[in-house]
Amino acid sequence: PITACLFDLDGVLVDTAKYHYIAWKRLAEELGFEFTEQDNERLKGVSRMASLDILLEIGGLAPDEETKLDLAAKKNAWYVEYISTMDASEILPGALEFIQSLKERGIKVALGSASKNAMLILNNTGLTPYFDAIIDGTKTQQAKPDPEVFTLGARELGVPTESCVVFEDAEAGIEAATRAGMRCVGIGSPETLGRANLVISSLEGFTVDRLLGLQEK
Ligand code: B16
Ligand code: MG
Repeated sequence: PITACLFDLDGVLVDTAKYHYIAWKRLAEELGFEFTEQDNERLKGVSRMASLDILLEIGGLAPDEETKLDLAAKKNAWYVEYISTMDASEILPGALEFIQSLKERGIKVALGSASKNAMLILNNTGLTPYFDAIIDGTKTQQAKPDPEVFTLGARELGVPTESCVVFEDAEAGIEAATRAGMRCVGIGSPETLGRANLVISSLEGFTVDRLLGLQEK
C-alpha cells in the first residue's frame, strides 16, 4: 500500500527556478557572457556545483577550484537574497491543498530536495509544519540521480521504499526515485518526464484517490 509521499521542492511545491535563473544569469553577465532561459533548463534539479560547471561550459571558461567555490558562493548569496522575500503566495497551485489532504488521510509527507536552502524556503512559505521528515542538500552526500535523498526520506519516515511515491519535476529526480524502488509522479511535460509512472501538469486538482490508483500500477 502507499503510505508516504516524498516531494521535491523546487518546481514541485514552489517555483524557485526563476530565482536560481536570475542569480545564475547575473553571474554569467558578470563573467561576460549570455545565459538564456533555455540554458537554464539544463540546471534544473542539478546540484549547485554541477550547475556552475554547466554554466562555465556555456561561457567557455575553466577557472581553478578555488575560484569556482567563490563563484558558487557569490551566486548563492544573490539567490538567498532573492528568496528571503518569498511568502506563502509563492506556493505552486494545488500543492498545499494536496499535502493537507494527504495528512487527513494519514499518509506521511517528506521533503526530498537537493537544495541547501530548503529550510529557508519552507520557513518563509509556512510549509515546514506539514512535513514528517525533511531531507535536503545539507543531509545528503550524493546528488540526484543517486537515490540517497529518497531512501533517507523513507528511513526517517520509517516506511518501506515500495510504499513511497515521489513527486518530481526533473528527469534526474525521476531516475533517483526509480533507483530507490519508488513509484513516481512527474510534474511537467510527458516529453521530458516520460519515465514517471504518471505525468501531470501540476498538483492543482490532484487527489489522494488518484494517488492511490497508482497502487495497481
Ligand atoms: P542550492 P530541488 C534543486 O532543488 C534545484 O532544482 C536546482 O536548480 C539547484 O541547483 C539545487 O536544488 C541546489 O540548490 O544551490 O539552493 O543548494 O529541485 O531538488 O528541490
Ligand atoms: Mg525540482
